[in-house]
Amino acid sequence: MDCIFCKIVKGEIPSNKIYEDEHVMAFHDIQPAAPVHALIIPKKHIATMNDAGEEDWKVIGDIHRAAQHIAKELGVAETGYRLVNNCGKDAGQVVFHIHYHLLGGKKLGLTH
Ligand code: IU
Repeated sequence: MDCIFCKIVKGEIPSNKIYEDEHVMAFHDIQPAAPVHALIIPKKHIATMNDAGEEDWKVIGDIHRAAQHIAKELGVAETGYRLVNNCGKDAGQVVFHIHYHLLGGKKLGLTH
């Protein structure tokens, strides 16, 4: 499977890892859009939110649990942060493996 995030999960491509558990991984975005910009992904390849099936809602919940933990670790739990999933081209999704952006560390604008 030629998916860059699957390769990151397998360790074939290095990443600046923040968090990992059985089903979820998080790493720093290579092009941060905010002082804190983490990406949280399921280890399972799911291309977009449209492709998530009944069996995938648990890992989507696990991602939110990881986000709560990571926000604390990265010091933005109190100041605030945004958790964003881009689904499809109009949202600007460029990597087709579900990921949630955790953004914080500054006052965020409405769109980014
Ligand atoms: P998007 O929601 O698909 O637009 O976000 C993809 C993000 O993945 C974007 O912020 C990239 O900077 C980031 N990214 C990365 O962190 N490491 C990579 O190897 C690649 C993209 I390709």
